[in-house]
Amino acid sequence: MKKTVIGMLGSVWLAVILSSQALAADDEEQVLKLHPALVNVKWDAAKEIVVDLDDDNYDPPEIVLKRGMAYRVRLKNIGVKAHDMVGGSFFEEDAIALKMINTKVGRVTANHINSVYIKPKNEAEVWFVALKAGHFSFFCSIPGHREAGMEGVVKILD
Ligand SMILES: [Cu+2]
Repeated sequence: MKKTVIGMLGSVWLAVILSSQALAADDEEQVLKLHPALVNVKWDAAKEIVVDLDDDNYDPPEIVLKRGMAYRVRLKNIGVKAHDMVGGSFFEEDAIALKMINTKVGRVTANHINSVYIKPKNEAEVWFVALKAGHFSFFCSIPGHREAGMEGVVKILD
């Protein structure tokens, strides 16, 4: 009886060890089920683009990207009001393979977002690979801001 219990415990431990090794061997991409375009991307080499969110405009309002390239777009709210970046066709038409939203307090890994909201004097980075050539819109959804001119375009070149 005792032998059987010890034997069972041994099997359980073996199963635990095997499954933890399998997990360690997996790429982060597979664990997180990221878009295939994100596999083996060298994020250190990704191009950084800074977009200032001010009261009430984006600077620059036009972002030019190249299809297949990796980017870290830093959205910096330099205004005194909160702002956001809403796609627009930019987030809605699969123009990018999103890796994550990175902030000073942590990051969110997601395959799709609808908007990024940023409080005054804060910033967030959107990490992605440009997927689809074309012109894509984005804008601020805070009431009155888009009407005041807070909108822009992302141009992804082939
Ligand atoms: Cu705004």
